[in-house]
Amino acid sequence: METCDIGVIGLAVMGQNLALNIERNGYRVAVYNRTAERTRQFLAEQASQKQIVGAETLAELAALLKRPRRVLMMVKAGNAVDQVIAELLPHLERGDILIDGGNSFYQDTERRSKELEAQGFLYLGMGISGGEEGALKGPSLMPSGHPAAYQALEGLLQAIAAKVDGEACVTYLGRGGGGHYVKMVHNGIEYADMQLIAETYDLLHRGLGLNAEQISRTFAAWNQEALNSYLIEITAHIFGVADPQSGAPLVEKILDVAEQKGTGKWTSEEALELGIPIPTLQAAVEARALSAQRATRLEVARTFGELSLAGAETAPLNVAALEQALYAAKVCSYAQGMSLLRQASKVYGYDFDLSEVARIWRGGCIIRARLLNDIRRAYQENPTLTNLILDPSFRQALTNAQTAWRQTIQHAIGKGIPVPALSASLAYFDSLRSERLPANLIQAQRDYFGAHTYQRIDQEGTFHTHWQANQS
Ligand code: 2AM
Repeated sequence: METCDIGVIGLAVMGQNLALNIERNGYRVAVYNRTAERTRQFLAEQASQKQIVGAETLAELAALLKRPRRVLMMVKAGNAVDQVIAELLPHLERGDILIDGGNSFYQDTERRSKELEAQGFLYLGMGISGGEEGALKGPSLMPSGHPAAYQALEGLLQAIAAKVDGEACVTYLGRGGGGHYVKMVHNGIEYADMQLIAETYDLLHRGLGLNAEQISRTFAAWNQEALNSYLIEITAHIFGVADPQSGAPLVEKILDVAEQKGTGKWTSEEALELGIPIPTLQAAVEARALSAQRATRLEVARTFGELSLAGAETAPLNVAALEQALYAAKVCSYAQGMSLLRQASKVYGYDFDLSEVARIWRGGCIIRARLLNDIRRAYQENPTLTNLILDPSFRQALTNAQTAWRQTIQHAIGKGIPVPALSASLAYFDSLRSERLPANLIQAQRDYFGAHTYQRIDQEGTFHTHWQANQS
């Protein structure tokens, strides 16, 4: 009976495709789903003729597995994971390995790994990116948890992960919830990438008057250069797809209300918690929230009507400038995500190697991009880099792009086209570049009304002023 190398619990598409990926790489897989009908259907269809065995109960699943058992949970994040663990534990023994491959919140993973390790089980939390296709053909894998569990699974994970230049997109991301943390930040960066590309589309369309076919060709051309990435590639493709009903570009028929599942919001909340600025990622989350207020937008649009923009247009725009603006804004957005990881690494003791994080994001996942090769190199050359934009080659790239970037945003403002993420990135860059920010006034105001005290630029110590008494 004990013939299977791993068990997979949860046969929604991600679970099914991972099971197929693992089997294709030479492992025998046992599968289980709460609703047994789904297991039967999977075995009869996608998994027929494969080294995949079904179990109708968790007891059966446990009995099918070689010891120590290895069980990958692919169930809905949240309570379902706790329920599955509780139901499964009576059938496991000390030393067995449990892996959560869902999109769990990292604090849940921290809690579960502590609880399970205390009972003698080995726990791994593993972020998985790449969507359905990635799960089947090779995802980016972000595991963390018990080091012995990682060692026991390393071969399997390397086999099923995406490969870039012969390297598997998987690395050990420390103890506890580090893997799910990295996945959370990956999703925050993904939000920002998508928003930046969407704003760029708006500028190509409303700013420069390009049609869908021209936009498709523009993104396809950009995909040959520094912006080369999965999201730019699929964007070029999307603009080439016609609506079967009307023949018009399908994307133009889609309701402009963006949904979110929460991982982008988690990144925002976490950054606020740690006090790390990620304005581009925040703008992307808020842009989705704004898009969802469609009824209000329609009312405001009706109320204001067309505004006269005479005299407001200050900068001409061209496609090449837009390409540079998108690139520069993207660099700043990745810099923000990396800064958040750097701080979390310190605060939570994850000890992330940021060059490794960049390396495993180069393939399989949604944010895979040529840029990540350069980010990897930057952190290899200087693992303690305070901020990505300080790397000499990124410094040069931003210096080269900044005029085009400013022109782009000036044009957008002049035309009344919202570019919250492109401009948040520029404000981030300009803020970091500012030797002196106006925060001195904020400190004065805080001291004025709340006696919060301040420090001086020319003397050591803490100061408080009776501002009203000192009025001249
Ligand atoms: P189901 O097919 O029985 O609904 C994604 O929703 C996957 O998580 C599905 O395989 C689903 O099983 C599983 N899932 C969701 N909640 C669960 C729970 N409380 N216990 C076990 N599996 C669950």
